[in-house]
Amino acid sequence: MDWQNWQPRQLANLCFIVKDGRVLLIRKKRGLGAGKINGPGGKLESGETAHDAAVRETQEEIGVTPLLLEDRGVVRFQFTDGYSLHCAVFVARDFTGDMIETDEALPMWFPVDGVPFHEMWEDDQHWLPHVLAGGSFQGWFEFDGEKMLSKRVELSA
Ligand code: 6U4
Repeated sequence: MDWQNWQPRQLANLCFIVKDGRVLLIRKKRGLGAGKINGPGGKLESGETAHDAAVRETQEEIGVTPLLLEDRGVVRFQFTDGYSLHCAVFVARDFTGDMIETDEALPMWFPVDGVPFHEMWEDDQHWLPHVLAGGSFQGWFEFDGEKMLSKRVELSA
């Protein structure tokens, strides 16, 4: 895989709200990874920053507005069918608004040391614990559908 000349087909984001020792995740109901547990997030609209899209997608998916987003890195996904995704990862320490279930997602709190990795994308276990512990990272993953074929992760403080 030639990551040096890699160009993502799609820009997206993930937003992990972390408060009082818990992380707010979703059961995703449709789109890529439907049925899996993940952070809220989605694709950027034209002209939108990753930050603004993370706030908007979280509002659309579960009704709450994340506050004070911290930029924690980028995860890159290359799928064997040609699809590719550049995904900015944010942590928010607080939020406003009332949490709701929508037709896109069911919100769920988990203890930061009890994240259900067996129900998540296979790459998450390689970077999300570090992010939830306050760190940053860069990640590069190849997938064939839902199967991870290769991984590279660089963790930083
Ligand atoms: P919109 O913009 O509402 O269409 P959504 O339908 O959620 O967004 P979609 O289905 O293309 O977009 O999925 C993009 C989302 O999937 C991003 O938030 C990142 C997430 N995602 C995709 N592959 C992932 C992977 N291997 N590991 C991971 N998240 C992944 O943690």
